[in-house]
Amino acid sequence: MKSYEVNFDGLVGPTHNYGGLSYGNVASQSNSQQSSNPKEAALQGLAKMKALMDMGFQQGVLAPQERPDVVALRRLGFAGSDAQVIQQAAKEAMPLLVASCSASSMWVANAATVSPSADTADGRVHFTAANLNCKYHRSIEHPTTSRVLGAMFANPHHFAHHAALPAVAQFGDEGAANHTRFCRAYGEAGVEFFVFGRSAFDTRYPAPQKYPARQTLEASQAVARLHGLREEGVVYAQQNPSVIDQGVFHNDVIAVGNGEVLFYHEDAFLEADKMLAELSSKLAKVGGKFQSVCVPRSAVTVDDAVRSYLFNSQLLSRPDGSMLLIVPEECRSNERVWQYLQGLTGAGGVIREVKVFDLKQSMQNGGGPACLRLRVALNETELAAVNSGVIMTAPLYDSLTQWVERHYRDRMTENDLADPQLLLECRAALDELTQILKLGSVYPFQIN
Ligand code: SUG
Repeated sequence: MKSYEVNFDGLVGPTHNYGGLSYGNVASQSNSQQSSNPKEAALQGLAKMKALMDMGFQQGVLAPQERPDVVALRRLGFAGSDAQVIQQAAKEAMPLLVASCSASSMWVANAATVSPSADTADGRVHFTAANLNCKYHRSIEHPTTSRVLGAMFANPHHFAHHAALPAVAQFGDEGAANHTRFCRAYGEAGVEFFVFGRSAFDTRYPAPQKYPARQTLEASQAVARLHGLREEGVVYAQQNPSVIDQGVFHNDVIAVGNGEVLFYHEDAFLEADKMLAELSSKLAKVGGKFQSVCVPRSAVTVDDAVRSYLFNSQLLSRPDGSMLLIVPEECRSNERVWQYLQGLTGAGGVIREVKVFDLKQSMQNGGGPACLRLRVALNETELAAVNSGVIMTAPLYDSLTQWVERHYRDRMTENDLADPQLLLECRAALDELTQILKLGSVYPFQIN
């Protein structure tokens, strides 16, 4: 049976703004309070989806969330009508209003961890929504994420959904941003690679000194258990704490994998040799031949990686078995990174082509091409069971761009977030979107 990796990209929501909310994420911190352009952000994301679809890749779309999150503000004690809740929060606690307005659900690599049916004990595709417990503005995403994923992957014969892990730092889980899967073919059993930043319960593991390690070993192990993965099909590795302290807040800022290939920076992991050997021997047991492409620090520094997002690229398999790297424009403007990429594609190795996309609006909050997509490996039967409304087609691309043009503002500052009219605009837009994507009722304003 045929199998595919389907990339579901997060559609940027109408409140996209630079709130400076993510301590440890250099771009988010350095662009704090700049004015943003939600319309441009959404169109840049859609252009990437369309381009990948046009290249022959399977592409889907994941809906944004209701923002401002009035329900979350009410839980913090703001009361009255929805407009009063927003006005009171703006007057008394602007940082909380800003957090409740974040369009951060666009980075769907953090929406969930997904295990394909070939890896799981019950032969279903498993999803665990990420609790995103490290940052308040992201911790409020998972209830709606779960409803949206449930509406996209509704058939219980093929899809199993798990609630987010307990909402404490010891089970901090950031989803697929710290998870990669290696396999010979998408429909065959593979090796799932979980990368954590610290251990919550075992003091033998080192931890970063400056910035938080968002993913714990215990969270990754819980996800592997929930998904029914075999021990032989799982490898755990620790991120180098010193790269977290240099701004590598998720592993997908310093490594990306696809098929049998891991593309990573020399400084990304602790005990890299042991980890590479384990990946290689476990992949061999399911018939695969592991290959690693290590980028030396002499060619690209960790700082270059963080600024250019070289590793937050999408590594995609082409029909001839070679691979294509989708990188952000910032890679072309970094001389060392661009030179490295020229050498890489010219060297006759597995990565043969680089395509550059302008995703500046998302990049300024620390979200590159790979942050914007959730990978779901599906066989033909499973793909046919996905809600067809969320699979990208030329007509869907047209309706979504027109929808963005109709509803999105082209400038957003803190003052705009305090405007209660914005909530009404967003709800009108999202109500229409759920019809376009055939999602049914998924937002708090639709179900409460
Ligand atoms: O969680 N930025 C996100 C970026 C997530 C990137 N995802 C992956 N690497 N997979 C984060 O730090 C910034 C929001 C703001 O400051 O307005 C933010 O949430």
